[in-house]
Amino acid sequence: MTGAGISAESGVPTFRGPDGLWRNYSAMDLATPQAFARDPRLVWQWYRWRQGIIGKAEPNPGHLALARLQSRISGFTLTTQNVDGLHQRAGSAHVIELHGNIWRARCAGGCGFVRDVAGEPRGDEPLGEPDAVPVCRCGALLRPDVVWFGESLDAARIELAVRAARDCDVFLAVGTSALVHPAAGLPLLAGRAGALVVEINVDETPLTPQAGLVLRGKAAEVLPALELRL
Ligand code: BJW
Ligand code: ZN
Repeated sequence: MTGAGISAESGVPTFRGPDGLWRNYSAMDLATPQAFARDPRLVWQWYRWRQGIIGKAEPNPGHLALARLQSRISGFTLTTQNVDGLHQRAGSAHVIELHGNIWRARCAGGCGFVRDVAGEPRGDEPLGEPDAVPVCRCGALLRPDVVWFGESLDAARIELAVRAARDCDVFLAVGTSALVHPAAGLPLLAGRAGALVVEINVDETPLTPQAGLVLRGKAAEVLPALELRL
């Protein structure tokens, strides 16, 4: 399972930490359904700015190593908390995206409509243009197709991720602060079911004491090195 840290070396900011997104922007003002209800324009500006950054980013050697591992190891499952789509661009297949994808918008009114927004204008600044709020064909607003705090994850996706965690021999927790649930529970589940839990992170996290092996370093360096030893 990966988190924002794997995309850090692609130039995509993480959420927490000294250079994280939450340092300058409040999660509660931007990544909750209440924030969207209060100011959908602000929320779209922020997401389009992030699309601008992600759109210029390329998968790094960490993403590429995971894609190659998938082709070498049968039963390899890749679960990500990231919404940037960089794993797919690196060649990974069947990625379980727990928190959605920034390149899609969906109806906030619940009619089920989903639209690909990858070809639409992106922002250059956090609160800059374009600032229009897209509207669904049913008349309700469209929102980024991501999972905000207080929202449930897609049941089928979390079910697949739970099953993979319970059944695996080795669980790699890569570049995640291991704070956000239910994703943060997956390595614990794997560990309890007998898997070797390997943490790959530049820093300590709440998962560190539970990990069977800690590889301290950048995902873009550790993963290719790990791959060479398999
Ligand atoms: C490197 C590196 C390099 C840097 N190499 N490493 C149980 C207990 C307590 C609370 C809850 C609970 N169950 C649910 C909750 C509430 C809440 C929650 O978990 N809160 C906690 C923060 C306390 N969870 C939810 O609300 C979830 N919904 C839910 O459970 O519904 C049912 C329910 C609701 C309410 C109550 C109870 C049940 C939904 C969570 C949705 C998270 N959404 C976001 C935004 C997605 C859209 C977007 O991108 O805008 O997801 S928040 C943000 O955090 C994003 C990320 O996917 C997620 C995790 O962050 P991640 O990936 O770990 O990044 P960082 O920045 O935190 O860490 C980066 C790490 O990388 C660091 O450790 C660095 O050291 C490291 N690093 N460079 C390797 N080069
Ligand atoms: Zn609709």
